[in-house]
Amino acid sequence: MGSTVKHFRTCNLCEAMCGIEITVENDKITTIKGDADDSFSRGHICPKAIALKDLYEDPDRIRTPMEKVDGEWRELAWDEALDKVAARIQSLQAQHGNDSLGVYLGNPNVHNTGAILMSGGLLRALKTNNKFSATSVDQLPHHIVSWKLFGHQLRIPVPDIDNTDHFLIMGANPLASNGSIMSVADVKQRLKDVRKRGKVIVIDPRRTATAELADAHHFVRPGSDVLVLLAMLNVLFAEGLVNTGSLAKHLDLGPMSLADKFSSYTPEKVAPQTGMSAEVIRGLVTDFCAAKAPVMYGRLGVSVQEFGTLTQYLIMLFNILTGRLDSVGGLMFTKPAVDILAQSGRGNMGRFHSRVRGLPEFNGELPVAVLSEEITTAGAGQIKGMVLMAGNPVLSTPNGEQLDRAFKGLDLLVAVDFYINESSRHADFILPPVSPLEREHYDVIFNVLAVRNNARYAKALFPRKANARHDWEILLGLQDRLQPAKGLKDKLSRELLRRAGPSGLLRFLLRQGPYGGGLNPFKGLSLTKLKKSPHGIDLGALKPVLPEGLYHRDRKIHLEADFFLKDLARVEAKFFNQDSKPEQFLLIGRRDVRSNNSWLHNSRRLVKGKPRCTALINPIDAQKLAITEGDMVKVSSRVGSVELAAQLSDEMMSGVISIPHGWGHTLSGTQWQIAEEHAGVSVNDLTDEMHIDELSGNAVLNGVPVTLALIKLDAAISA
Ligand SMILES: Nc1nc2c(c(=O)[nH]1)N[C@H]1C(S)=C(S)[C@@H](COP(=O)(O)OP(=O)(O)OC[C@H]3O[C@@H](n4cnc5c(=O)[nH]c(N)nc54)[C@H](O)[C@@H]3O)O[C@H]1N2
Ligand SMILES: Nc1nc2c(c(=O)[nH]1)N[C@H]1C(S)=C(S)[C@@H](COP(=O)(O)OP(=O)(O)OC[C@H]3O[C@@H](n4cnc5c(=O)[nH]c(N)nc54)[C@H](O)[C@@H]3O)O[C@H]1N2
Ligand code: SF4
Ligand SMILES: [Mo]
Repeated sequence: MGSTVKHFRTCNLCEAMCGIEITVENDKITTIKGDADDSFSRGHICPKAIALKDLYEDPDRIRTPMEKVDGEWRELAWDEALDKVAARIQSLQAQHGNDSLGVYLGNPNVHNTGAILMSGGLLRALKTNNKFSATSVDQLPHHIVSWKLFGHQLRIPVPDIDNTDHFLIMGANPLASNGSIMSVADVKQRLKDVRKRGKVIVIDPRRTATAELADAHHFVRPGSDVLVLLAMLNVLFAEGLVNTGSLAKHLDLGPMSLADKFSSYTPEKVAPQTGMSAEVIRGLVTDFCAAKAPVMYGRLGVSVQEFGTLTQYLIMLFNILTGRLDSVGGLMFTKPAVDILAQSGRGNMGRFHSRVRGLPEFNGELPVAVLSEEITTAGAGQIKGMVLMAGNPVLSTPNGEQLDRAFKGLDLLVAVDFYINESSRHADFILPPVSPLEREHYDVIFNVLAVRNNARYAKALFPRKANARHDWEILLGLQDRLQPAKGLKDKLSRELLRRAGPSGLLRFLLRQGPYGGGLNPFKGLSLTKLKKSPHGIDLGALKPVLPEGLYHRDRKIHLEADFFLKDLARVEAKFFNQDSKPEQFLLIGRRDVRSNNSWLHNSRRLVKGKPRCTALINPIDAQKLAITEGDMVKVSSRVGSVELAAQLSDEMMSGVISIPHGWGHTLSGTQWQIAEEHAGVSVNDLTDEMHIDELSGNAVLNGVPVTLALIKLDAAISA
């Protein structure tokens, strides 16, 4: 007799937290569809959800630990693998010091309940200051702004999309990304609903799908948003539109004291550099101020660029000066059921610096832009070994080609990953965890950033096989070997943690959280209740939380103008220096709904169709260089060049080229079974590790100066 099981869980592939319904017949997944009863996502999914099946079944996925011996992979038993890895780490650190080991944490860690809750012990046991993560190619500016203004790096407010009537979006394309630092499922419908109440306006160098849906779209020259915002603040002060409303009592100083800072940045002054007319910039402010519940939101396109931190600060300041923080329909703080803020560091900066370039740490991590120089520059503290956890920095961080060479020269590389990717191909050891459907799931991080308070737990759909390990088991296994328990108490607490696993921790954290019953096991939200609610529990719309929601001791918002506005010196030098010449082309990124950073490309159904790794160019720019649709072009920057097909579209602003990241699966020794035409090139072979947002150290991956040339066929043949 066959059996059919229906399993409900959250898709963990992106930030949207869609509820899914998986049907399993005789241990085979037959369908994955949106869970119509899910309290958060209302049945929405995107094409990537189905890839959870492909990922689970993929014969290329690694299921056994592996060691590379004389260039050949050989399988190991778990204990042997963990023993060997720990011994190699210990001998490396004994010989060259603790900092000779580097660690890189990739994006999937934040989508992984066990890894996020249980990696702290190992990270401490590794005793190195050379910690890196995808944060510094992504959202580091947001953490710094929240740490400075609100007192906690994770206290990041999100747009109240369900209640705003005027949504001003800068540098985000939620129709492709499904939202970021705004966990929001079914974003297309939600944006349509905003339009019914009012307006959606998009500022982006590309007329994206989100811009197509909006009421208005304005091109902006990449990296110049900072000027648009300075001018918007100028107008706000000049026209007497500053109105902090009930926020005034929560500010550490009167906002009018800031007026001078913006007085020189008139819309007329910045118009030429931004590509936006003074009239449009003024209109952005007056329309915003005329709306009932407006909000301004900026994401990756404005975070991962030359003035990312200042730009995010000015967006926050604009929302504050118009009274739109902590206000219904504005930027709102969440109240997640697991209060991870209480469990994590509030933030710190500059306690130590990177050895070679002297960039400051933030929250114990160094900017990943310095990683390759830390590996290749000889001297005390040089990185000689790396542990990669769920990451692929060769494809995802600047000057990937250089990092690839650096990784090749390491004495030791260990990857915790279930694929051999462009980074882990240099590994000596691969420790593969189970795939997402083989583990329990609760979104610890994305509920902190969700547009509705919400909680959902799912147990593993398939039990992990006896010879498989969870990420957290791998991490605890390494920790135990590197730093054996000291004394009975330590031994007991580690054993307790291991037995509890992520669900044991969740049980505790939910009870301690703002909806839990504390010491009363019968009251409030609990893991038991969540287990009985497979479609999740809606905990309501976002509500104002100030001043309790602030983490500074004085319970005030610190405006910190001096810290952020000191970067105006760099703005002046860049945009208003008589000698600076405008670049011919600026490079930006692009996301596609059927792709996810550098992975999931082993799923045929996601990759098939027209190759998507193209250089998107405005037709007028193309014409000047005699480039036609499909021609091979060469795009070059200070650090390298790539050759790929041109795609022409007037959705691109003139002078801007867009290439998606995460492609370039052409290196030998990787495992993606991808057809050559779909392999693409890595845009991060063009991005420059020396080009950073200096306030934070975050990489600049948008607004990279490049040159463009047609590859002439006869030249290609004779070469
Ligand atoms: N030019 C350019 N570069 C970019 C960006 C851009 O917009 N433009 N975006 C940046 C951003 S926002 C990000 S977040 C980074 C992402 O960059 P990274 O975090 O470095 O890389 P990913 O592509 O997410 O690679 C994830 C790896 O983790 C593995 N993996 C997946 N799930 C798990 C798991 O549960 N456990 C373990 N152990 N491994 C797992 C996958 O097999 C894959 O090899 O890229 C950045 N790079
Ligand atoms: N399908 C899919 N979904 C994803 C991912 C994925 O790889 N694929 N990655 C996930 C991750 S890790 C993240 S962090 C999020 C990111 O999610 P989003 O922040 O929505 O990122 P993007 O879709 O890259 O949109 C960035 C937009 O900024 C624009 N832009 C580039 N430069 C500038 C500039 O200088 N100024 C302005 N104003 N705009 C600019 C780009 O044209 C682009 O439309 O997406 C997540 N979701
Ligand atoms: S939008 Fe797609 S990838 Fe993201 S959670 Fe929903 S189904 Fe998963
Ligand atoms: Mo990201």
